[in-house]
Amino acid sequence: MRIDIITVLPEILENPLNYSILRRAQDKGLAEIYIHNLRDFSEDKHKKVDDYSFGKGAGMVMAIQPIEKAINFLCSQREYDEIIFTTPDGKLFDQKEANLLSLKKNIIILCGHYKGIDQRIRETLITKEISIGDYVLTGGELAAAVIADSIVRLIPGVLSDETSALTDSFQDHLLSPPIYTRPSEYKGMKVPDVLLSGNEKLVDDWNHEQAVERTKKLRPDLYRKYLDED
Ligand code: 6GU
Repeated sequence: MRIDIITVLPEILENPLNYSILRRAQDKGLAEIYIHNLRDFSEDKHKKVDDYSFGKGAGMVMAIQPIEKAINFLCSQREYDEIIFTTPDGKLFDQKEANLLSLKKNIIILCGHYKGIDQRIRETLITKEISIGDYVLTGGELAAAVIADSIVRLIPGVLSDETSALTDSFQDHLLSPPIYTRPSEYKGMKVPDVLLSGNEKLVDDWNHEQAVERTKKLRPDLYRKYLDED
């Protein structure tokens, strides 16, 4: 899978996408992530990437010209399945969307900045608008990193069996059960006996029961989805 990210702040994105599982996915050739500086596509003599907004309301808008040029350039090289725009007024991102996007071959993520982009670009060039939560970020870069991370780890072969995405929280609308490591007793608190029993069936049943209980208590909204899908 190939992800092209277009941003006015490439520096923010280089680090978060280059470590751990994301690094390994790229080293193994399972994912390619390219970061493009929007400024490189500006035909303005000062390489401007913003412009004034029409109508009332202060604040700059991302200029149309560099966005159009960047997207057209990428689309002339290969076909893209989605051209995503990160924006706080986009559709809320969730595991279901991550699963869908992980099946795509090529996607573009345009990081929103300033007051956003021209409505006509949204209506013509963008195929999907995504927000990562109900709070405001300075720009779409961190959102793009979140989206890319959640997608890449789902690509077959990226995770080993033990860390398989199938056991992730949210994949079945359940939070993870509590986990424990050594020592078996810490500050007087013991690891539940069942986990030391070596009985795989009992351990699986306990984990499931704990996952259900934690979800019911901590995320009643998710618990309803879990009941609906069962
Ligand atoms: Cl995608 N962008 C910005 N600027 N803020 C956000 C967001 C995106 N998602 C949640 N907050």
